[in-house]
Amino acid sequence: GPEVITFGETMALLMPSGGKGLEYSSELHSLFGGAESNVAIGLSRLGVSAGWFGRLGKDPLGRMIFKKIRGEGVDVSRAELTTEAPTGLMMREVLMGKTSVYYYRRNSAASRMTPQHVDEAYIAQAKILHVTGITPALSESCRESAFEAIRMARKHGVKVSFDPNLRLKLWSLDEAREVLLEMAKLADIFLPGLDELKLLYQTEDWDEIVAKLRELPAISIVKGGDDETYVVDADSIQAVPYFKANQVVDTVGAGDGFCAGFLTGVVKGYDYTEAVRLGNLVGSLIVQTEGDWEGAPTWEQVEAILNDVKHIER
Ligand code: KDG
Repeated sequence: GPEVITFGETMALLMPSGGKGLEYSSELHSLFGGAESNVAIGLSRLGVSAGWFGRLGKDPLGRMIFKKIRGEGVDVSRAELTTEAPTGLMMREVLMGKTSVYYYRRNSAASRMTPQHVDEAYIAQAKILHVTGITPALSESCRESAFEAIRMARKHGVKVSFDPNLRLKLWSLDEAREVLLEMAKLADIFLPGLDELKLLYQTEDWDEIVAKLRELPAISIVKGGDDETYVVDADSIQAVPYFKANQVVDTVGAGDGFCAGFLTGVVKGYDYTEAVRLGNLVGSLIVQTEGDWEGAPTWEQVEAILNDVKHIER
């Protein structure tokens, strides 16, 4: 079975091209995304065996998503297409440099995941279970499923990786704080963004944030610094500089790309700062293409960049 397993909602994604907003665009690009499947695809591209599960509608968008995730080499043997409810949908636009996401996902097939859909034997054989804070925001049964999956992983000695992915369009900050801070306590690897930490811990003060992180049993990897990612453990803070992106086209998915690169490093037995360097590289590549995951590099591409291999044009 897969070395890294993740699960959650993956949705169809519609976005205009050419800088127009959704309101005035007559053509939309049809893509798909979901934080967890973005990570799974990123891992698979890098040569790590990854599994994703979740529920999709048995409808054209659900089939499109299912086939594309499978086409990326991700194990989808535990994913399900159901007639119970439709595949979720999101739309995205970038206007005046600001990205906005609109969700059409309430009561979607994915939101009807229950703990019964979580396969213990499947999780038990993995090295890492990657969970995000989007799943518990989707419904009560999704929340139970997320905690159940974490419980199973811990029971079988599978490392729990947790990205809070705070989505304030899905739930209130108060609700989110309670659940996400609870999940953080159960993780081995905590992968928050700096902005998220400010909201979760209700402080702008870095020293206070670090003190809070050190109360957790997990190693914390803090994304989204101005120029660097931080590795925070009990007695040190290490800053790992970003790679420069040549052009920024679509920033959504950068965090998931980071997680894919970082977890690849962890699976390969890198130390945390080396794994973060790989995460930073993947994140910087993801933002250079439209969509959440399309820009994810293969392992060969990563090696070529890190070893400065000369590109032969023709
Ligand atoms: O991290 C990117 C995700 O936010 C995007 O793919 C959509 O999963 C998504 C969500 O729920 O926002």
